[in-house]
Amino acid sequence: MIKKIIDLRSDTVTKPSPEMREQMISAEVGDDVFEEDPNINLLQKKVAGLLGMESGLYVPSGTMSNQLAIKTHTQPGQEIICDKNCHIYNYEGGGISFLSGCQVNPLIGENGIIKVKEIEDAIRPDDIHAPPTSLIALENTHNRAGGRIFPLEEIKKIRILSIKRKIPLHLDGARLFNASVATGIPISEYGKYFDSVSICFSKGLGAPVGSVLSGGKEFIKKARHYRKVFGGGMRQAGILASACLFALENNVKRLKEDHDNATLLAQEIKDLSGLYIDLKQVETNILMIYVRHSKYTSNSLVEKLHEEGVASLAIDNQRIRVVTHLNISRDDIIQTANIFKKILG
Ligand code: TLP
Repeated sequence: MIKKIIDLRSDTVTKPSPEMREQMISAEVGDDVFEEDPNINLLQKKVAGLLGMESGLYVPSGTMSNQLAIKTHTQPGQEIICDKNCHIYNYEGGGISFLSGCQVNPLIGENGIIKVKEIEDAIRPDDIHAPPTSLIALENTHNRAGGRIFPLEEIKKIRILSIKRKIPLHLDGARLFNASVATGIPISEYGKYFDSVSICFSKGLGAPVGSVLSGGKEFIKKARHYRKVFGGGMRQAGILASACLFALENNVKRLKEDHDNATLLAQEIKDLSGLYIDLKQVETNILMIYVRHSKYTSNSLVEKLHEEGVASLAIDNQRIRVVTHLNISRDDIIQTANIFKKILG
């Protein structure tokens, strides 16, 4: 018998439900390069509308969405301010330099949070020696910081600075719905403070493919051109967008279950010897577990967990990441906790 693996490596591993597939099968489609796909047009309108923005653009991935935003906001030789641990800097294959010819001024944030004062200090002077600062990018929730929520009060201060210095502000909101469900702050409130926002549907929301980049009309027009240049102009992709529309209707509120499951697992295993978890840091669906064991490193513990039926990821030499999602039940979490106890108890 094949052993069932409880897959906690990422919320990207979710599989479309039978109901989602039903909606996809019957989706009406058109050629999206001609802007004629009804489901894509509807999704773009809905997401931009939720954020209070003028336009949206459906793209294949969160990476493309962020990189299109960067390309559209900047010119080669310019500089981007972001947190040192953010996704655009660590996990997008060097796209910032490769695709936009920009360099990064990475700030050492606290749990992914960079403060307005540090950002202000990092903005380059108007001097021929300096690369012009052309974009500030934030991430909410913050992946490498363990699903941390970027405080709205700090975002508001950063927005005032971005307007004053005429530097656009981009949000990698791959998991913005997680932040919204956890805080009760509507997506529209977050949307007020950014020039562009990227939201993913193939993470906790459970759709198989796609992200939407939102912003002003002219910004999205330009981004649409770059999407074609990047090879992201899709044709009858409404079959995929319809899954995102299904996710918007059905999979947002339930994100709370994922947050509860992450907290439950943290509570169950936090006292095991050789592990360190700060419960206060578990705000959404990502749990970072520090491994300080005499027998296991993060890598060897990941291997051992896999042998016992739990898939997780070693993020670095000290930390394991587990991510809860819509294909993980409370029972799976109890079973995972028991496996940790069996290995380390
Ligand atoms: N994150 C993935 C990996 O790339 C690390 C994961 O398993 O968490 N922004 C954020 C904050 C993300 O976490 C991700 C994906 C993306 C952008 C990129 O999305 P995709 O994978 O659709 O390109």
